[in-house]
Amino acid sequence: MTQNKKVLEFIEQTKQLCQPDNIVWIDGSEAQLEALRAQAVEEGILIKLNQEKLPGCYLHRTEVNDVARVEGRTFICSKNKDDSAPINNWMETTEAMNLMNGLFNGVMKGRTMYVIPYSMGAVGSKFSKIGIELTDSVYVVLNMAIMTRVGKAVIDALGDGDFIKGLHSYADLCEERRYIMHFPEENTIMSINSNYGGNVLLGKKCFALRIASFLGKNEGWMAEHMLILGIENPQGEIKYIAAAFPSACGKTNLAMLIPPEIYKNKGYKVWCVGDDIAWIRVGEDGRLWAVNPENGFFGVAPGTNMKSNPNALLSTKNNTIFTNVVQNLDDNTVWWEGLDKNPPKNAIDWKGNPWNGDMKDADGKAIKGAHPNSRFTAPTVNCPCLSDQFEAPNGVPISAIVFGGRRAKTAPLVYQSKDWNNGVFVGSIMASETTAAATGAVGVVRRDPMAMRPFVGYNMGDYFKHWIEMGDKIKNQPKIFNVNWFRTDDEGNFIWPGFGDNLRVLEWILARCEDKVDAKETAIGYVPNAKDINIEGLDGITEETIEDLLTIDNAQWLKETEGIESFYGELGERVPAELYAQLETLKKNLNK
Ligand code: GTP
Ligand code: SPV
Ligand code: MN
Repeated sequence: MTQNKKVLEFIEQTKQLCQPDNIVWIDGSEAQLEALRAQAVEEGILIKLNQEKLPGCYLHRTEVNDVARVEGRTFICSKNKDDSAPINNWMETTEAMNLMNGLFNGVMKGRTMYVIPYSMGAVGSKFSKIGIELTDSVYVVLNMAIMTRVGKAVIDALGDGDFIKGLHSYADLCEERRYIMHFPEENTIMSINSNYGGNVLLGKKCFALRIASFLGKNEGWMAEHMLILGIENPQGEIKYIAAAFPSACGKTNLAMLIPPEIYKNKGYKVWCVGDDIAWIRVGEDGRLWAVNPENGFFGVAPGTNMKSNPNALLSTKNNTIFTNVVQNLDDNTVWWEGLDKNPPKNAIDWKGNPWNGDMKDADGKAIKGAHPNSRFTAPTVNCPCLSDQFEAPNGVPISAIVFGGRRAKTAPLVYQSKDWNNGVFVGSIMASETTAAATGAVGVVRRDPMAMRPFVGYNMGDYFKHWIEMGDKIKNQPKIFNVNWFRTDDEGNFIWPGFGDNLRVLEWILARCEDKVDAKETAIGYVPNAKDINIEGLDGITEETIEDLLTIDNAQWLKETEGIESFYGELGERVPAELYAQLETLKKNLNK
């Protein structure tokens, strides 16, 4: 399919190493993909769902030990430790290569190796980048074909150019030998012993964030864990926002939000450009321009319903692969917690066991049918509110950058940073409760700068420095904000209704970008006057509720500064002086 020597050499070397029985190029044709789906069904990898209700849809169940990203087994390998550590797991390049070559040795015997040429970004666009993933997993092939642009067109666009090498084998899914290895200095990714999402769909977190963030640092652009959405006002003007929230903290939901009734009636519309990753560059006009390099959504299923996120749900109605959700045996459709209040009575849970929606474990706790990190892989074209700028080669201009996390206390509903460097500080001090998107404890507050803690492909201090240096290059800087949809009351209930109603906060953010509304200056930044958050049509939310959501407890924040200081200390000496200066100012403001 190509004469590109580097591609042919990569395939030949991998063939020698992994010893597959045969090699199949993915050409991207529907005929080939359909044949692979049929093969996957035959082999029990996929279950074909009800084709009348869910045309083109399939279900996959992973192994029970393989349900999320494995941050503890994910490494950024480099020659020098400081170029990756201390936040990343580090292994020296040669040592890591040797380890991986050992593990990959003969691993594909008796299997087929698929060659997936894929493009991150529209094929042939000057900002797009190409990868080649070699894998023995049909599940990976079929998911990559949704999440990225794959096939012959990509190889043609590559010509004799360079690409990111990706090698994956599910091997025997052994957890102790599971490694997700990145070699930014070698443009290489190697992943073994997993067959789940972010661990194995190498275009996504591995390339489009970890490798791309490293490329961006060297080439003067940014790869961020951000959704991109456009808000169209009643006059028909569209303003774009990029927002970084940690995994399972609301990006997909915000990116596709449905405006509340009163906004809809006025003529507001929301357009989705991307739900997880943004590649951002400075345009000739001095503004930031963002593209979504993906071609599909790998969205969290639980909690997705016709009320919370109809656009996401509608995106899954055809040509979608569901992973680790409930199979309803009555009509061969899918279900998950939070889809509706009627769990199927005759079903199979995500582990493959009979399930009826009414089962309790030994402690009397309900047994969940879907894994909390169960997901759908759906093509972006399915999204009813997909932006007509989705494929725009230069992307969309960004008016505001929004950071946000899951904080029961401390962080207010929204605040605005004072300037670019202060905004970088606000991003750098983000903290959020951990979720099921990664293995490990859930609900523990940890620092997650810019929602990139698991995804920066180099030293975190250098990453902060890159953000600060980008500021100097942006003549027309976007304003930077922080939001928190997850503040709780004394009973642990979310106070803010969230979801579509988040538009009320975005409206204030855009008004601030256009200097149309005042704000209160506080120790941490500008906070809305409660009356300026539109609560018309909101049940049970008063101006006092908003006041409450916006309070900043200086004592709590002083405690927070201690956590920030020790986090910066942990990051080591590459944390830029500008950020320490910001921390000092914050402390001074809080002590006033
Ligand atoms: P990744 O795909 O892991 O990067 O996650 P994400 O950031 O796209 O998160 P997603 O939008 O899938 O939301 C994750 C969970 O948060 C789901 O269970 C949602 O129902 C819930 N959620 C999203 N937005 C809100 C909100 O505004 N308020 C509340 N209370 N929950 C929300
Ligand atoms: C995330 O965890 O942020 C995801 C899912 O978007 S995964 O692709 O598994 O990384
Ligand atoms: Mn994500």
